Amino acid sequence: MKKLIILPTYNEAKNISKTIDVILSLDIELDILVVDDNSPDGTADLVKNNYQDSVTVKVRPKKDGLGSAYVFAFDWALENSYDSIIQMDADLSHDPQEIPAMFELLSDNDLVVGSRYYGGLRVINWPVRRLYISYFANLYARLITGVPIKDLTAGFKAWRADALRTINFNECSSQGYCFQIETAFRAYQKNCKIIEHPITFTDRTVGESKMDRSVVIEAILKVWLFGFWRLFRLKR
Ligand SMILES: Nc1nc2c(ncn2[C@@H]2O[C@H](COP(=O)(O)OP(=O)(O)O)[C@@H](O)[C@H]2O)c(=O)[nH]1
Ligand SMILES: [Mg+2]
Repeated sequence: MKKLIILPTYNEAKNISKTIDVILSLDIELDILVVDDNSPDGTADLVKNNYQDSVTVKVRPKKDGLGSAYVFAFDWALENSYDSIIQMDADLSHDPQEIPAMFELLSDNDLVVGSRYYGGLRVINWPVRRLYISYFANLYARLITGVPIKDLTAGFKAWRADALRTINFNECSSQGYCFQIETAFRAYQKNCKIIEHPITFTDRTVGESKMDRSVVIEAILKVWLFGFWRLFRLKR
């Protein structure tokens, strides 16, 4: 079974090495793909210079959103015959130590969601206000889309290649948090077997978030489109 970890990056020079080091230290055979959007801070060159034998780096010409970085990466993963694919942030918010358990769970699931809100709330370093917003945004998305996942905006996910193939991810045009909701929604619509795996999310201590108001507005509005698809049983 070929395993791949996808790390999308934009200005993660201060986080990427530690992220890669921890992943490489796991006792598990896997490949790593970094999809960088020509970060001005030199993230791509840093990875190319220090990990030329162990990490594949793809550089896109300019910042084009997290969703399109993942569409590019999923295409690459399928073209290169990976069976199990993990997507995760490159800012140490997602603990690489969860990777073995998530791959393990893929043996009898199509999608494993690394979930902050399954069986409690596990977020470190967020102001209470941000936790409330994220938690209630997830509740809102869950009620409208009908997808019974506590953490629909989760960015730490393990996919079986077959599940990725069935969800037509190339048609996803969402960019930020909404991309995560849309892929989970599509997987649920296609009857993928989905499990939530509890994780603790630690907000980045270095660098800045790339999510702005526009991705929040995108998510708030676009979930109604998914609700519409649900209502009229439109399979995507
Ligand atoms: N390639 C690429 N990566 C991105 C883009 N936007 C965010 N990322 C990466 O996606 C991950 C999550 O983004 P982040 O800003 O930490 O989101 P937050 O945790 O919700 O604040 C990080 O690894 C970012 O570097 C983008 O436009 N292109
Ligand atoms: Mg982050």
